[in-house]
Amino acid sequence: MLGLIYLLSSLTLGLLSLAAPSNITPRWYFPSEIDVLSVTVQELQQFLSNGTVTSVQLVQRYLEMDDMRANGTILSELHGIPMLFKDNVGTDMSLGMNTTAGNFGFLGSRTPGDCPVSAKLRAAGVIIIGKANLSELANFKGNITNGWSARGGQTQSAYVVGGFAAGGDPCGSSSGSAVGTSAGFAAAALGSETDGSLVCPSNRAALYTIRMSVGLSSRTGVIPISSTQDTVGPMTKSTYDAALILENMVGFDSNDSFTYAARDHIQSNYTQYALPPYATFQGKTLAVPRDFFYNESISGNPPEINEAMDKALAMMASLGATLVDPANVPSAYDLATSTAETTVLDTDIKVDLATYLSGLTDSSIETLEDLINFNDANADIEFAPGECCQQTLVRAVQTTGKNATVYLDARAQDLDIGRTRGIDYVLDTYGADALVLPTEGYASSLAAVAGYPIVSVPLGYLPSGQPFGMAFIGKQWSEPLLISLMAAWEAVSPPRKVPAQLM
Ligand SMILES: *[C@@H]1O[C@H](CO)[C@@H](O)[C@H](O)[C@H]1NC(C)=O
Ligand SMILES: *[C@@H]1O[C@H](CO)[C@@H](O)[C@H](O)[C@H]1NC(C)=O
Ligand SMILES: *[C@@H]1O[C@H](CO)[C@@H](O)[C@H](O)[C@H]1NC(C)=O
Ligand SMILES: *[C@@H]1O[C@H](CO)[C@@H](O)[C@H](O)[C@H]1NC(C)=O
Ligand SMILES: *[C@@H]1O[C@H](CO)[C@@H](O)[C@H](O)[C@H]1NC(C)=O
Ligand SMILES: *[C@@H]1O[C@H](CO)[C@@H](O)[C@H](O)[C@H]1NC(C)=O
Ligand SMILES: *[C@@H]1O[C@H](CO)[C@@H](O)[C@H](O)[C@H]1NC(C)=O
Ligand SMILES: *[C@@H]1O[C@H](CO)[C@@H](O)[C@H](O)[C@H]1NC(C)=O
Ligand SMILES: *[C@H]1O[C@H](CO)[C@@H](O)[C@H](O)[C@H]1NC(C)=O
Repeated sequence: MLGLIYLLSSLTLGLLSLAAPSNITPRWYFPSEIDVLSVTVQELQQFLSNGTVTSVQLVQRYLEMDDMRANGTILSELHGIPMLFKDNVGTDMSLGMNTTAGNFGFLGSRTPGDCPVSAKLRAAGVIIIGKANLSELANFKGNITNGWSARGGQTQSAYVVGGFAAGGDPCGSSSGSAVGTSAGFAAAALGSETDGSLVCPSNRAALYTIRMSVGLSSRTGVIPISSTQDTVGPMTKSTYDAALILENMVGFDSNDSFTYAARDHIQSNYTQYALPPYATFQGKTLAVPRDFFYNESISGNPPEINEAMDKALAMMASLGATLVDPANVPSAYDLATSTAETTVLDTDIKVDLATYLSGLTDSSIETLEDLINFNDANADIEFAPGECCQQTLVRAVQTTGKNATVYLDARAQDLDIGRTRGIDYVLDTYGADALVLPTEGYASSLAAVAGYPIVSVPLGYLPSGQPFGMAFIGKQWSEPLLISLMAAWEAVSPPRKVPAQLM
């Protein structure tokens, strides 16, 4: 019914993937065509009959993970935990999964191996059980619906009976990561965000997420939109889980120039901030940007969201938070009217995608132009019925690079809106630690153009069953503080609801 995971990896590799840390050598070969997640007894009997696999190999395969644990080898707190990865996060071909961002043009092209984030998580013992559906090309193709890709089809919310057609828009672009986690297909997921793609789908699946400061962890090997704004991040059922995954992702990557700035800000322990004594509202000052961000005629949000926000603000105040309300953002209205972000992303994707593609082998797509031509030549499979075109990609292909005056001006405008007259202004002027606002609306854009962190926590549920979230935005590298706010909220929240139709 929910069809969440369009490429279940062979767990083969999931487990062999534990060989990633160089001190662990696989003791046996296991045939990649057998996927222990999906294979049936009847099929196994055939594989055994024709000699593809032996019974000894099979038994070893099923025991390996627990064996390691029994031997006292626990790679991290993530050891043996199944995760879904958004299908733009590059994984080693030996895992039996393509990396396509939902586009058929990437099918069959070979990644150079695990991207740094994937390698780090596998070294921590994570089992990647599948690549999740997404808004194709992270919603940088054209007029597609949230969670739709040519390879995967339409991702459906697990919470709204009747799915997309009944208003159950899962949001995007990390739609499958969010739905898959909320529907119990995996313990947690990796998604990615350029502007909203972690926080929006997480908020519609009652998940916790951290869109970290750009550069705190590597983006190398992740099919990009923009090196200026992209981040990879965790989507989880608790603050602790999100902090734990983040802790195992962060780090310098000489191939990602944005990670240089993060080097002095990377911490080795993020989970501690999800625990006492950090997880508290006491001593925290929160800025409430009432104007614009809480305005329903601007956000289009239903009234339930502000009602829940007002209750949450009162509760946080009762728990010791100091509220500055209102604490308005001078640049707020520019967020809605400025075209600077579009200019930056259009320019970035042309350059950054070419860099990504240069790392692939056997790829028929080497440039953005190739991708556009592929989509046109394969319109029957690449466009949804009634979908008109790929206007976003076509717009992007006309850009003239990151040295163009129009680009440099746009980037300066984004920093002015996001930082100088945005987040930095409010937090400095009001002496606040973070902004607090509904996740639905323009929250993600303010953080996105600034390159600053934003987190989302479950807040409430609409009559349709669709969840919504509350966001906190902080200064660059303020992840520890934001994690402490997430955990403080989680500690006083009712348990997150699971999708009623799956119970
Ligand atoms: C063995 O049997 C399996 C299951 O029927 C089949 O998929 C596979 O191709 C066979 N392999 C060989 C080498 O015959
Ligand atoms: C566990 O320990 C046994 C006995 O020492 C050893 O044979 C085996 O290889 C170990 N397994 C792993 C996965 O380390
Ligand atoms: C990638 O997709 C191609 C085409 O569908 C398929 O033949 C291949 O087995 C896939 N690669 C991996 C590693 O799964
Ligand atoms: C995008 O798709 C929607 C729904 O399919 C449609 O109403 C709208 O006109 C389309 N917009 C463009 C620019 O094609
Ligand atoms: C950087 O990229 C090059 C080329 O893809 C690769 O050989 C090298 O190992 C990478 N460096 C790191 C630190 O990953
Ligand atoms: C992080 O700090 C917490 C609290 O002190 C501790 O329990 C945990 O073991 C630490 N994690 C790591 C990886 O050191
Ligand atoms: C909300 O925004 C609308 C449209 O910009 C504006 O007319 C209205 O005055 C705003 N409401 C408040 C309370 O600021
Ligand atoms: C952009 O300008 C810088 C400094 O003038 C120069 O070093 C760099 O090569 C230029 N890059 C491109 C892509 O033209
Ligand atoms: C992508 O989305 C839809 C539904 O979730 C589904 O029909 C298709 O199988 C997709 N792949 C996955 C798995 O999500």
